[in-house]
Amino acid sequence: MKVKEIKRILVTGSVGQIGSELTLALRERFGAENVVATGRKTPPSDALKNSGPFYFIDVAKRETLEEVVRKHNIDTIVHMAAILSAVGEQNPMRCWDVNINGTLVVLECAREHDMARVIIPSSIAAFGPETPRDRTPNDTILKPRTMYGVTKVAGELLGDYYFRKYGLDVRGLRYPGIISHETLPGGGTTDFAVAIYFEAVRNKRYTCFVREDTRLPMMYMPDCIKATIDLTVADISKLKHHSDFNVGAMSFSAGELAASIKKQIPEFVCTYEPDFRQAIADTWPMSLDDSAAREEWGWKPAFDLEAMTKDMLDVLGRRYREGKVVVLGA
Ligand code: AKB
Repeated sequence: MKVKEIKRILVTGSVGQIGSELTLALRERFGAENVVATGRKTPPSDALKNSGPFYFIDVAKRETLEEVVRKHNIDTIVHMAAILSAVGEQNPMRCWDVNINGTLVVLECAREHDMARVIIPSSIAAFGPETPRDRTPNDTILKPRTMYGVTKVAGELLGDYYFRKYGLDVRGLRYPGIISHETLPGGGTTDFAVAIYFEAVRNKRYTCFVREDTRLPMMYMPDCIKATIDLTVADISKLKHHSDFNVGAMSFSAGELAASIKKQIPEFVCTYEPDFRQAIADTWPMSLDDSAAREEWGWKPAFDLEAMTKDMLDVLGRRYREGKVVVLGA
């Protein structure tokens, strides 16, 4: 397969939790004018709005994507737009439409334009209760119980299908819960792990919507950005997998997360009132075996729970002291 150079990137879902920070990191690396941000909502930050081109598109409508692809001569799509697990359970048909039809639109557009690369993230939601939950292997049972998970498994299979059938260089990684302080996540099961920091700084209290002993794989945003870009530029001759890399960083229970915050904010109190998201979390892995990513493209995370908590509380604490609003999380 002839490797094509990445020159002009389009990011879907660029106003989301990961998309907003990934777009800025891609602009830094590939040049601001070469990274076109797209989304359905107004960009949340001036940094995203003012640092390069932005267009409103609906990714499930091919013509809206096509117009921007042609205008900017796009050769790479980083497809971040997705409905996450919790919102997906409240509206499964919408989840299917955005995640499946959106992914097909992206893949068909990339195939017809003979693009260099397509990045389509997957998630730990691709797994289900029959999957081994401890150090979940890369290649294992994929029988998710959420519509989001169903769409993520389909996305992985479609990515590999387009690679084998059409030679389109599609790559993807299974994100664990991603923790960050810039843009809040929207509608995921792992959102508690972000909201807890915002509420610890603001109110010194948090009511968590999963049980104290709920253990999930998680990752801090700088590692998430690094993983995504490292896979995007990885040497294809070394890749045995394509659309389905496990990427681990840390694994902790909600109780351990609360304890790590309490070490720095002793007055912090966390209580637990599990809701419908508990049943989703209970079907997901507790930790991941990411040796395929480590071997095939050198994946290595930098942040553990302690380092992440310190950084999150430093940043949010500073923002709070400066009187900048700390928005209530999920
Ligand atoms: C969610 O909770 O739905 C997401 C995910 C793990 O993909 N954060």
